[in-house]
Amino acid sequence: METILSRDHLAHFPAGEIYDGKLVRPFECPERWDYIVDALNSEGFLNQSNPNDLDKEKLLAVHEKKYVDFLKTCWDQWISSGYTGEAIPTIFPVRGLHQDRIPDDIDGKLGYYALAAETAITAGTWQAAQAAAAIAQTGQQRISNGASEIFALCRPPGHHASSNQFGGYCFLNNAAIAAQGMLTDGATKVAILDIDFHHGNGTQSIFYDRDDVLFVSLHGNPKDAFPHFLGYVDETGEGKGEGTNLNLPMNRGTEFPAWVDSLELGLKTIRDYRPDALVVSLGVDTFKDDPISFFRLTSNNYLTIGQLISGLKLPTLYVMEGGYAVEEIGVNTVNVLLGHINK
Ligand code: SP5
Ligand code: ZN
Repeated sequence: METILSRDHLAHFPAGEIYDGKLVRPFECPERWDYIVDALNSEGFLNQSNPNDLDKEKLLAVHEKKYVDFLKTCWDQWISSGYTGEAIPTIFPVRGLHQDRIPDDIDGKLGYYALAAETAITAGTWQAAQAAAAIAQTGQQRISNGASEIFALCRPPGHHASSNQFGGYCFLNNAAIAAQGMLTDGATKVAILDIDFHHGNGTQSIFYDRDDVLFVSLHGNPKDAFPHFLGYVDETGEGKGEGTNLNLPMNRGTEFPAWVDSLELGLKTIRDYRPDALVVSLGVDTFKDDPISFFRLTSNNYLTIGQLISGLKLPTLYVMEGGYAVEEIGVNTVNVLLGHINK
């Protein structure tokens, strides 16, 4: 299996995340990438390539131009406003406030385009976010040209980013850009299977009213887990998209047998949908020792997950999302890929 990757992720390394009422070192950190690459190398995944340049037109098929322009210019405006720290939103268009006015001031703009406050924008964020999107897009192009499986080692992750909001460590929705690219490049229907611990609210919202993308997500029940305000079972799609969104939330302490029951249901739904290709939002924050999550999967379980996904016999693009037990992230991620190719 070929991996698409880039060192440009290093440009995004915020010093602070709001957690526990403090600014802590972000859970989503650059060395996550190193552990994954080390595990790829030691398991013989030596076919590793850099991405092609990002196709801007395809980016704009998923994200609003105004939002992309905000990401591009946010840091400069932050600095020219006299700030010296990292750009973190502090005011949001919540209930009772205007939803549709975009302020000029950077504090107002940040809140308008944010869905959460833990994620900082820094000098290199836009460069890294673009590189991650290019990685997913290059993986997509390989699949569209006939590859059967590709690993897109994206960092920063993407599945919380909507067409016009960042947060949950995500800026551009890498998986959505890939799925949309598959459709543009010839697929009729694409399925996205999101197995990150957190609900992929951004991906869901991007495709919610469409029937050409099926979104299936396994995640911590949002009544107890980030992103809290989306990811419930009664969200089944709307309009043409009714019936093409499946949320499978699970409760605190969920272990592999129950998790796999949800996976089997998700896989059956994907089979019945008969997509031309599959995008997997691959997070390994379902691991038992993940510092911010509450499932109990073990390293061996990830081999089984890859095996079960490969049973769909679909061209498959794995897109890296979360996973914060940093020392185990490499083994857990590469176990999914190993399970997939060993069948
Ligand atoms: C891509 C991805 O995995 N993003 C996750 C972003 C989660 N950020 C907010 C974390 C809030 C954690 N609260 C955990 C409580 C543990 N006691
Ligand atoms: Zn996650």
